[in-house]
Amino acid sequence: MKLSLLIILLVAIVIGDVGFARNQDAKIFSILALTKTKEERNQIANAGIAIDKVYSDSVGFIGTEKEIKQLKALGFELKIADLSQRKRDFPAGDSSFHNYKEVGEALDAIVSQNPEIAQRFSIGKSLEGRDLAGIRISGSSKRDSLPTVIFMGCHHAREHLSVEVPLKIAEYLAQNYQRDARVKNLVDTREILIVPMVNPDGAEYDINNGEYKWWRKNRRPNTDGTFGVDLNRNYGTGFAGAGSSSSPASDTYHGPSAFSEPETQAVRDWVRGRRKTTVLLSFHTFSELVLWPFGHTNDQVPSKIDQEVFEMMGKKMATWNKYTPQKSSDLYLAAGDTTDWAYDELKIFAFTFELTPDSMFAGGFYPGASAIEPTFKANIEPALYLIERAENPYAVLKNQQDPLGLIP
Ligand code: 0X9
Ligand code: ZN
Repeated sequence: MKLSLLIILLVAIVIGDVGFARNQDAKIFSILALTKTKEERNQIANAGIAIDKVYSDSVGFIGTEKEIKQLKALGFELKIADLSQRKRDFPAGDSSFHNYKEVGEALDAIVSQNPEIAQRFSIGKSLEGRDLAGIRISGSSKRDSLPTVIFMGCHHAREHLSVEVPLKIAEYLAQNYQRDARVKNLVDTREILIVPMVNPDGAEYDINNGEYKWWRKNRRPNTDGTFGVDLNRNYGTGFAGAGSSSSPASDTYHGPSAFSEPETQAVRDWVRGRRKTTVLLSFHTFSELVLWPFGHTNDQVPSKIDQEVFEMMGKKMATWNKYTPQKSSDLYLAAGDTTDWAYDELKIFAFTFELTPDSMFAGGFYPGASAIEPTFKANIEPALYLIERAENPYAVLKNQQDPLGLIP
């Protein structure tokens, strides 16, 4: 794909409309680094850069002068657009997105309208003391005994659409319980647990003063005066490995130790306790991808059968949302993410979806409120499929490979 600087600047003006104050005052740029190979992509990820989009001839990311200098020193050719002057507000311009308070209100509304199948829960508190709120949807009062599905959103602050989709899934299940026999059957025979905003401190910071700040991490004050740990580099599997940074200023800073952050500790302890969980989906944006473990290594997961289940489920879901299905490490190596840990420690079939849009040039992290409904619609069938498959993910293989019923 050939992209001239002019196009980048034009698109930045169209989609940009953003105001930055990352690490308080640094100017923010939309940067394309020309790359041809996965090795080059990994080199960039290993430089502590959070790659937002992989193109055939380049990778896109958001950075400051620091990252520009760093990549120039490594010999990469860059195309750069200054986004610092753009402004866009939230919630005024994008008022249908939910901020932290509105997420709580939306969960309360679902519960009050559907008390027989919906309850609120909390998995803990964020670093700044916000509630890490969840909603349980189930027709059964039995806890931790039915096949359990977990949906999470917003590990990354600026990925606001990743809050909306799990919230809408909760609303859809609640609203269709009485009207749709398939939904009723699923809700009656599963526990569906949804935590739409894992990183509320970061999400609130990103929209503070009505200006998007392209913030990714949580709001941990680091010892060197910078802020934030990348929660999707802070889980235990492969911690501090490839594609994560030991530099606190980096967007992919993994933190001082595995699970150093209250948000990842809360997810870890809560998921560990949900012993019937078989499938998990962590929503991110953007790029339109269906990803599965491992992402911290090019190695396949140790079980060939599990690898096939991941591939079959991932590819099946991609037939509905039309996203690109792939093993996470084929994108770029990144250690310490939610799904590698959930599979590695708990053998949960854990997926990452990178939601709409497919590129920085179609809105990137800020695609506008008009993206919410179509993105939800594209992903409701994959979500229902995961809920269905939760009873026995291995059943996806049965017809193909297990005529004798040997697969558990
Ligand atoms: O880098 C991430 O954490 C995810 N992408 S995002 O743009 N939302 O930040 C992708 C995680 C997928 N995992 C690996 N590639 N390991
Ligand atoms: Zn993300």
